[in-house]
Amino acid sequence: MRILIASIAACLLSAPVFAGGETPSNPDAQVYFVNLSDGDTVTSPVTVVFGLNGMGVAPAGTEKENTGHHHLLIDRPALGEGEDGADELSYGIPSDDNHLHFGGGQTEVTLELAPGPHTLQLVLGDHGHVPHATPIVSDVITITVE
Ligand SMILES: [Cu+2]
Repeated sequence: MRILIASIAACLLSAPVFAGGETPSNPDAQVYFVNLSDGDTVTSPVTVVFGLNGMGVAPAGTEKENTGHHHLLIDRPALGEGEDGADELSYGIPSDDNHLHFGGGQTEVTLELAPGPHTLQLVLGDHGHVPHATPIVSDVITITVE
């Protein structure tokens, strides 16, 4: 019985928690908010500065090893979670009011946000807007706009 439990545990551990697309990342890379922290209170417009360690920024469409472009997920579940979570990991990040692409290689944005709480998450995407394998994502932070 102990052996069976051990082999089940090994299977669970080897299954990728988070699949991502086909473009390899540096799994040690980190994307993060330079100027905002979870729980911050801010006023609109809000400038959001994107930080990246261990990989480089390249415009969308540029296939270059260990690069990607920034995406900002606003007021939605963490990447890979929610209704379309599996699809966005395999096929790419949607483009709408909740998913902003910075395909020009931008590293900051200034947003008009309505008063109240908002969640933000940074996600690096490859040349085709698909998260890498391993996906490079920030923590989801909640900020409150006064
Ligand atoms: Cu994109």
